[in-house]
Amino acid sequence: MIATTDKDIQGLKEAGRVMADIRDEMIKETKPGVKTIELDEMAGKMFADSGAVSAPISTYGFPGNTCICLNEEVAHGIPGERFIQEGDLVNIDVSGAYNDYWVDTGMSFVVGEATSSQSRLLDVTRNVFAAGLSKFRAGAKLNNVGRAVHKTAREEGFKVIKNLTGHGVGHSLRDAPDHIFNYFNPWDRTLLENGMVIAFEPFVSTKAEHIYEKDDGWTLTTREKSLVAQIEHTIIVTKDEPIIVT
Ligand code: M1C
Ligand code: CO
Ligand code: CO
Repeated sequence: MIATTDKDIQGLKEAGRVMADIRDEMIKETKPGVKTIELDEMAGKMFADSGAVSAPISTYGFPGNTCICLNEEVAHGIPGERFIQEGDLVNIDVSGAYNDYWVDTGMSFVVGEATSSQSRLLDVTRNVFAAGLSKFRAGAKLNNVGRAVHKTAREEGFKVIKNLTGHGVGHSLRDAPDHIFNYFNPWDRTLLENGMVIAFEPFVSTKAEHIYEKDDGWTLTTREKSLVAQIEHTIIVTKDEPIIVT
């Protein structure tokens, strides 16, 4: 989506606030002894109370309002009977529509005290996100983003997941541009436009560079048992710094 009118920018900000509130409330309640399904039910209630729609359900028929990943799970984790434990690396991803504006946000974090390798992964993921974010500017090449993402991860001794990407968002969960790669793709000639709405979600990994889908048909995981972290925000590209709506 290209959002240049005040109405669209306001609409995206409002949708962003709704999804960010659900994300933050879920993170707050992620405590040892809680089941992931309980977090998702809480999210379902928040979606309903605010009049918002879950993207996983409405767009994909996913078995959950949100995606919740524990440890070895990378993305599209199905909320269920698993109990949260102290020290778990968790990813919560909330996406959906409010007043027909679609936004997407996600966050990895550790429950309680992180090990040094967990906290290093999270620090590097924050740096990678910031490095990529700084490349979003109207008129610039989109593939500069992936270059900065990969370079920053590599310099810190980390990998990126090459078969997961960010995506355009706004009028639907997956909107143009189709893919924001986590590495430099010389074939991608896309230019960033003023008002482009993007779900930027770099995945940083300790070892693996590729994910595969589990037999449940949804959960994405690695074969190398890597630790993987993601930060996702919906942003609006401008001539200056992007607007983060989530
Ligand atoms: C797989 C790259 C990762 N909000 C989710 C997403 C996933 N991205 O786009 O951030 C999609 C949820 C659909 C079940
Ligand atoms: Co997401
Ligand atoms: Co996304």
